[in-house]
Amino acid sequence: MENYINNAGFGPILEKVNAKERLSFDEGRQLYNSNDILALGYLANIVRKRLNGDNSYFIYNQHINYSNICTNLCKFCAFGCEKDSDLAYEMSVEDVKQKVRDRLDEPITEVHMVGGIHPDLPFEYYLELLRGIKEVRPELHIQAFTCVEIAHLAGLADKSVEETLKLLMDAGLGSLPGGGAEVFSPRIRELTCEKKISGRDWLEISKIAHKQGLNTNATMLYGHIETIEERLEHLQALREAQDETNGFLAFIPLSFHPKNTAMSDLSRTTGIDDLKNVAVARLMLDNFPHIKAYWVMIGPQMAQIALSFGADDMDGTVKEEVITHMAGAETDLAIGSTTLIRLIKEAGRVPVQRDTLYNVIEMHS
Ligand code: V47
Repeated sequence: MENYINNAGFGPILEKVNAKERLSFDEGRQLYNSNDILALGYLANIVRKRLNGDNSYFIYNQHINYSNICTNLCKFCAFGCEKDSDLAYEMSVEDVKQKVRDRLDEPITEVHMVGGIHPDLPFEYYLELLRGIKEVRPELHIQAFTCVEIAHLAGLADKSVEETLKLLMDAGLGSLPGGGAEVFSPRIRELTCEKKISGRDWLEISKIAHKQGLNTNATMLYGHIETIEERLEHLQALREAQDETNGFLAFIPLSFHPKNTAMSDLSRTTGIDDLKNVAVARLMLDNFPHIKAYWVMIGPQMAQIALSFGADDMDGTVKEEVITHMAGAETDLAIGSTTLIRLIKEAGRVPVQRDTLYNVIEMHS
């Protein structure tokens, strides 16, 4: 295989990967520009194996999207809408508690809860959401509110991000999901999500969270109008932030789904680009412990293959996804743990049920 890698022009990168040396921006560009997916996979697999052995993680989780009403109205998003839209909805705290109650007989360990930037729900509503979930199921880990929502909540509370996070943590917040990062490039934000907080602010809020002991995730929405260089700048900015605080748990590449969005003239990403984003992320983000292959966006089969291209996590049961399905995802709304375990085993990995912070709950060896 080493001959193959050398012939593909990746000899110097292989040497660096074996020596645990950090790859440069230009090397990242070389990786992205190659369509030799087997060579990329081989390289990324070295890092995956070094960091995670043969473990491939999954979690029993439940997604709750408390409201789709949003003032940002990003062009790539089919979920957010204005308050007077026919599609608009808003859950009461009781509705959210009921969603959690409905699944009390399932071994769920995490609620993943995000929503739009709502124009008039008060700060107290968000605290009550957290308290309400904990009341119904105290042992659940609540991974909620992207950095974009945190900035909004700090505005509502009229407090600093630190103080806002402290109040949310006291009410039950356990960690932040990785959404809202999109692509940090100001050009992309201007063209696709001009009202959203800047990439710099997103990173700043993540770092503040880390310093307060909250772990967070990071995403990148790829496959629309971003360039390879903008993807690499995004990955480099995440790598630098992680060097500072070491609070990111996982990176999740998100494949753009165009349907029902203001960018619906664009096509879905291809399998090669999906695998490339997993592999390049694994190679560039040498300080991120985990790379997720999010089956909802790339499909369970592609997520299974991604386990040989740098990913070590398939996210989880999800129950039930809304954001990507509004944008035309054809995957199921949820997946059973038996299916996840089978997908992982057939990929030659050891399925490991984890909690949000990657503590092992059960090894299915
Ligand atoms: O923030 C919006 C993106 C994110 C579209 O942290 C779109 O573990 C594709 O962040 N096509 C929500 N993507 C999903 C998310 C996530 C998912 C799974 C795990 C984790 C984690 C985080 O989806 C949004 C936005 O960046 N998004 N519209 C679209 N049309």
